[in-house]
Amino acid sequence: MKKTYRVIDANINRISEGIRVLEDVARFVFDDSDITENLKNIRHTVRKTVKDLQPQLIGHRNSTHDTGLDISKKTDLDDKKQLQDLVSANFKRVQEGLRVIEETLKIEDYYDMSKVYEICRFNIYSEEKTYFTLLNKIARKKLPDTELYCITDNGLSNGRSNSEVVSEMIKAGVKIVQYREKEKPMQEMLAECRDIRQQTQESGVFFIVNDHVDLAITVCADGVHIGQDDMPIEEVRKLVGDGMTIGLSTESPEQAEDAVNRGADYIGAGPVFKTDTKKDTCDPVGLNYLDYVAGNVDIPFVAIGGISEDNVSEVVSHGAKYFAMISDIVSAENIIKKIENVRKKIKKTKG
Ligand code: 3NM
Repeated sequence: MKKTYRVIDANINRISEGIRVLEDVARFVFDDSDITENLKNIRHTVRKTVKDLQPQLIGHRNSTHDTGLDISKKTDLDDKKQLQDLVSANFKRVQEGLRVIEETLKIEDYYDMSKVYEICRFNIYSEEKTYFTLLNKIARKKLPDTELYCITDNGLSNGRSNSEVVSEMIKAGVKIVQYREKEKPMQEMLAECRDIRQQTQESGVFFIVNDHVDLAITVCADGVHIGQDDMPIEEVRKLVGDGMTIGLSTESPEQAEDAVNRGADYIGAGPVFKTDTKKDTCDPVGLNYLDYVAGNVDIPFVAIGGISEDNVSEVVSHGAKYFAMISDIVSAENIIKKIENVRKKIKKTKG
């Protein structure tokens, strides 16, 4: 095994370094001890398996005359823009390196040793899948740090279209908009959602679609909001993928706990007060439920139901950070002024 020692030596280093990058991301970015440990074990196996060949490997090393170095200096193919790129490149580097060692050992009659690298390669494939699931979760957009969560309702908007209403909300500085329409034909909803997606995209506003998972996917919304009687959240997650935020309406401590356990990213908590906007809702759960959620639920919650400029201060006092409002905002003669007033109240109560 003459110059092939050089091939093996270079690839052992390539694989070990690649795994080390992945290991450190798993350890320091994900805080995931299982992935860190699995990768560490693979890295040790990669080095340990050729331990007896180590003197020959080092003996044939000739890094200063590696023609690959000049090629690498001249290319920017290894430029990385984000964590996904870094992770993806290093998984590929490790897999390719493993394959090279596997093939090289075979032609040199180290068949059993070659098989160890084949197993490592398959372990890395499955680790890559776990890794990306986690990465997507981390990359999932979170509700922005704001207070108002404004929802559309064409029937209450005094003749203005949903697009016009959303445009006013955005001008007023609202950072979360939900599209909610119960009765419209799908094609009309799609056209409205497309327009609102464009407006929200251009202004960096978080866009959530109510109920309709298909619409949310089609317009690439940031989130989808579902109710207790809709498709189970686990099924919705399968459809929308790891990148989309899912919100779930809740009206009791049991539902809140269940939503957290089943993977909701945030919950709606309400109706806090009596509301005529939602037809199929229960009696108001009151401010006590907000107290419970504020004290016991670890994911964000959005207070909803009958919230207005007149009572928003009470909602603030009961621990809410996000306030979902429909009628008081969309039916206001001057939406921008209304939003300003509600904001002032929230700010004043928070002190
Ligand atoms: N969901 P308004 S109450 C859409 O309790 C909705 O889950 C509720 O509208 C819940 O601000 C509600 O006009 C209606 O009262 C909120």
